[in-house]
Amino acid sequence: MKLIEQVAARYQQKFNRQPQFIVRAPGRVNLLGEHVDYNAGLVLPAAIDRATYIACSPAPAPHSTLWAVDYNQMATFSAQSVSAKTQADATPLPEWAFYPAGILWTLLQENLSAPAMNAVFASDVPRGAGLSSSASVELSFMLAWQTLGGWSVPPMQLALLAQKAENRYVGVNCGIMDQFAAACGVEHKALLLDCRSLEWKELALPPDVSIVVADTTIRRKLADSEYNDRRQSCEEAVRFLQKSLPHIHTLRDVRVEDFNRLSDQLPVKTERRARHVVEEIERMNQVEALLAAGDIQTFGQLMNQCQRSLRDLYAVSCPELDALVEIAQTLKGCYGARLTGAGFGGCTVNLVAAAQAEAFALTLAQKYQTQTNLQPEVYITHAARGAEVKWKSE
Ligand code: NG1
Repeated sequence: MKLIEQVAARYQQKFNRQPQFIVRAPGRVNLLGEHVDYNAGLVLPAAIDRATYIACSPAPAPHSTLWAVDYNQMATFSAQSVSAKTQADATPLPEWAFYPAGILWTLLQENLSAPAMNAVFASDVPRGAGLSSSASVELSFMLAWQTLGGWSVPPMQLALLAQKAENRYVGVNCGIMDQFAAACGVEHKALLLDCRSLEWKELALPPDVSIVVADTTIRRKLADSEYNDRRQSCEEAVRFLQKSLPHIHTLRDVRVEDFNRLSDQLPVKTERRARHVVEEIERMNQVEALLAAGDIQTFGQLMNQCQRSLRDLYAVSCPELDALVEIAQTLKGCYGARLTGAGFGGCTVNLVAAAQAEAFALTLAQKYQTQTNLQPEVYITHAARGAEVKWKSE
């Protein structure tokens, strides 16, 4: 059964009636521009055809009742209980409920109407795999409350509100990329976002190229502290470099030539990490022209360079990601392969000639399994639409 049918059927089962509407919001891959969103640089994500679906109706105030199909658990909370991160009966919220509760908390802060709801939700975005399952949950609840509340704000604004929920309520200090992609995704297009100005444009991907996602099956551990540690290194690098370059605010403002000239002033680890960011931003400056010219060959080489940099300089890869990428890069039809998202496990993204994509996926899975004894999930995906209402009762 499709996910949309599953949430509808479960809703009927749990609440004894049809939902009023069903919303969906996707996960994403990032094609290039990794660990640069929080350095105010350019990123190139695409929403994918894996998503969170919510079947939803208004409920009598004040309590919202949410069923998480993937956990087979229920949580009940209200505008009153949400700031204490507790349920209606004063027990702590389960961790999965932090995402919807964070959205409610943010909407209340913004004085946007967020009426009580009954909801059933499920997702086929793997968790902790670098595909932004959290942003997909956040944006789907954002859309559900927007629909119930009868207000409307532009998708980028929804993304910023969801990022606030993740930063301030869930407590993950992420950049804007994931929420942006889940809110603004466009079918068959990658999205070039300037994380400083928040201006963005769609870039077409050639129709004869497929996006293949491969999951190491390794789930990241200690990722939040490692992620925050990388952020701190970037900030530290800026403080050092400001002594010679007083005009800079973030690593986005540092040109490669200046960095090379000044890099020996930085502590070794900080220098490596900052170098990844400065060089990745430089790679991103080439992206628009390359895709406009349909030069996937060179674009793929930038992906491969990015992987080496994430592995050797930023140190966010792991042996399983390295193996999956190294195998992919030897296979026929592969233009580029690299880890996607924060790293430390999770998925790789591969750009592959469409005609070879199925054979590529099969061989990649076989070879990875032989080498690691792990059974990866490998699937061909495509750039998909952002958060949307999928169905409404008459
Ligand atoms: P993941 O962990 O893949 O969702 C994280 C951040 C992004 C971005 C990337 C690295 C979260 C929720 N998101 O993505 O903002 O910084 O790492 O480019 O932590």
